[in-house]
Amino acid sequence: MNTFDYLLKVREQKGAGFLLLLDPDKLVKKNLMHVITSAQEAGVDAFLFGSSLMTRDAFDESLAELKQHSRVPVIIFPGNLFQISGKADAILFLSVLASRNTDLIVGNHIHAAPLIKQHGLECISTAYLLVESGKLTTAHFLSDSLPIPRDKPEIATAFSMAAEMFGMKLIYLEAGSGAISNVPPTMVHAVSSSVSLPVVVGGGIRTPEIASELVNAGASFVVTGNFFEQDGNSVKLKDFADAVHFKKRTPTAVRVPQV
Ligand code: 1GP
Repeated sequence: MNTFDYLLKVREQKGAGFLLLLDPDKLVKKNLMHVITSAQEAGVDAFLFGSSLMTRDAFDESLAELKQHSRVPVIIFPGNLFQISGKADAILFLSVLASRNTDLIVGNHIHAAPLIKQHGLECISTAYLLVESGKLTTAHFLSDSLPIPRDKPEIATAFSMAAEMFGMKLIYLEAGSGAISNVPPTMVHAVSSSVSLPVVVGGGIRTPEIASELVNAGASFVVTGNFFEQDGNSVKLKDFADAVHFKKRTPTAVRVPQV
């Protein structure tokens, strides 16, 4: 089964999938095994691997290590052309549809395509839509994209419909790593009810309650990164996974009425 089909199966069986974003810059080797083990035990469905801005030359090395020990798919979430490798299971082939820089809509892709093909890397065509989130994040700054206003779900919906018509496979609603505010559930709902593509939501998600709210609004996949880079937070991985996997939640005990 390829990675995209695996993701669809996760969604079908668990309601939605929980993806953990690992930043190549921040994965010091001694910590990597701990992250991989605790994430898998907690029920993370796949790892995303990549960064908007990479400042260390450790991409390939960390990716190889991650892939070697991971039981779940490792998907490259590339911030630039330096983040392509045959060591992953798949790559999100991102088009920043709302960018003012045509290279990010379709441009860099012509340099990436032959390498992806050569590596035999599964390619998941993804519309990457940046949403206003309270501050200028690195992703917003580097993508030359005007953020979609939070109170304009119809703009996100129109872009998503165009992506579907282009034959893309995923919609990624992105608030940006470390965002003050996550993508509004009303926008997630508007997009997911207007297209049949799975909707991925990421950026600024710091509690299982918010993850659950986004899934209830129609997100098929929830991504977190920053929160789990902070010491001590990995104990909460399972709470996030349980919040996202709504089909697997234990039903609350039925209360027997007192007579
Ligand atoms: C992935 O950028 C997000 O879409 C990750 O955001 O680091 O804020 O969780 P955080």
